[in-house]
Amino acid sequence: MAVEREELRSRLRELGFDEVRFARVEPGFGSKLSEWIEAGYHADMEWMERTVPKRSDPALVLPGARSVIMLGVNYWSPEIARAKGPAWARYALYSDYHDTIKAALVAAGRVLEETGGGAVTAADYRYYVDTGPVIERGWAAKSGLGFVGKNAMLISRTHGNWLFLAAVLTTLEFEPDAPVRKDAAGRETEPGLLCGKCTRCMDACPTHALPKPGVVDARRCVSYQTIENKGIIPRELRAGIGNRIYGCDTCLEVCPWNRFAQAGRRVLLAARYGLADLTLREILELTPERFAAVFKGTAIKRVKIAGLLRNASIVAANTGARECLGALVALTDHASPVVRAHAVWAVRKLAGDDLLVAARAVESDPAVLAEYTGAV
Ligand code: B12
Ligand code: SF4
Ligand code: SF4
Repeated sequence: MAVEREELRSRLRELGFDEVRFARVEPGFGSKLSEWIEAGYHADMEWMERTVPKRSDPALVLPGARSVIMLGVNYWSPEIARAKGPAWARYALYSDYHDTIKAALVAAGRVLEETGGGAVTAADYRYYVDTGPVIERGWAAKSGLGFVGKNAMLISRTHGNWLFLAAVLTTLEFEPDAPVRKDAAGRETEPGLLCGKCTRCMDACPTHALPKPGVVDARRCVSYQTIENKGIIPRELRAGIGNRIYGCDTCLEVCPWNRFAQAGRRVLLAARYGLADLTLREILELTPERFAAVFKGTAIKRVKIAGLLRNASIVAANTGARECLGALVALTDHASPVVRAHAVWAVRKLAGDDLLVAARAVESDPAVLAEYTGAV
C-alpha cells in the first residue's frame, strides 16, 4: 500500500519536526566524502573512515532503501546569552538532542507504520540523528531542505544555519522534493549554491579550517579540537580558540542567511541556557561530582571533566583571566595529564614561570614537560 506523502509530512511536522523533506536514494553520492577522508580532513575520527561504504550507499544500511526522509529541528533562540561567560556552541545548550530527537524518531516510525495501514513494518525503515552512517547534509541538500554553504553547513532559507538534522531511510518510494536549485546543465551544484560572492564564513574562521568552499579540515576546526579530540590541543591552534569553551559557531553566526531565522518551537528540545551563565572560574573549580550534576543529560558531558578543564584552561589564558590563576595552579596537579599540560601552559601564559616553579616541580612530570619548556 502506498503511503501518502503529504499526509506523512504533516503528521511528522505535528510531532515537532520543523522541516520534513523527501529524497530518492541514488548511488554514487559519496565521492566527496572519500576525497575528504583521503585528504586526512577527518583527523583521528577513524569511525568516519570505517563507515565510508555505508555512508555512501543507504542500501548497505537498509537493504532495499529507496527514499530518505530528511527532518530538520530549529534550535535558534535569541535567549542564548553569549556576551558574559565563555562561548558555548548553541546546539549544546539543550538537553542532549540525540536523546530528545531520538524519542521523536521512534514516534515517526510509528506514524510511518500507521499511515502504511499494516503494510509497513519496522523492517521497512531505519532512523538516525547525527550518529548513524548517513551523509545527513548531502541528503538534506538533495531533498531541498536547504543548500550547502561555503561553511559546509546545511543552510535553510527559513531557519538559516540553526537546524539539527535527522534521517529516516526507508524502502518505501516517495516522489522526491526538488533540490533548492540546479545549475544550467541540470546538475546539482557545488557547495555555496546561494552564497554568491560572500566569503564571510571562510574569512571569519579563527583557525583557517575552511581550505575551500564547503570543506572543513577537522584537524584545524575548533569544534573538533574542543569536542572530539580527547588529547592535547596543538599549541598553534590554541590562540584561535579564543573564548570558545565547547564547539564553535563562528562560521554559522556570520552567515547572512540567518536573518530569516525565527526562534524554534522547542517541541523536541529542552533548553539548558543557564549553562552559559557559568563563569570560567566556576568551571575550572568543578569537582567530578559537580560536573556530573551540572551537565547531566547534556551532550557536553561527553567531553568528560578532563576535556572541559582542558578547554577552560585555554580560554582562561586567551582571555587574560588572572582571577582564575589559583584554580589553574591547582590544576597543574590534576590526575589527568591532559589537564596538567594545558593548565601549565595557561599559568605560564598568564603569569610566567615563577608561579609554576613555586607551585610544583613540573620539570619532573613527563606529561607537562613540552608545555613547560616550549614557547607559550
Ligand atoms: C563528522 C562531523 C563533524 C566534524 C567534521 C565536520 C565536517 N564539516 O565534515 C566536526 C567535529 C568538525 C563537526 C563540527 C560541527 N558540526 Co558536525 N557532524 C559531523 C557528522 C557526524 C558527519 C559529517 C560528515 O560526513 N562530514 C564529511 C563531509 C565530507 O561531509 P559533509 O560536510 O556532510 O558534506 C557532504 C554534503 O554536504 C555533500 N554535498 C555538498 N554539497 C552538496 C550539494 C548537493 C546538492 C548534494 C546532494 C550534496 C552535497 O558533500 C559532502 C560529502 O558527501 C554530521 C552528522 C552526519 N551523520 O552527517 C554532523 C553534523 C554535520 N554536524 C553538525 C553541527 C551542528 C556541527 C557544528 C555546527 C557544531 C558546533 N557548533 O561546534 C560544527 C560545524 C562545523 C562545520 N562548519 O561543518 C550538524 C549540522 C547541521 C546543519 N544544519 O548543517 C550535523 C548534520 C549533525 C546533526 N544531525 O545535526 N562535525
Ligand atoms: S566551526 Fe569554527 S573553527 Fe570550525 S570551520 Fe567553522 S568557524 Fe572554523
Ligand atoms: S557566510 Fe556567506 S559564504 Fe558563508 S555560508 Fe553564509 S552566505 Fe555562504
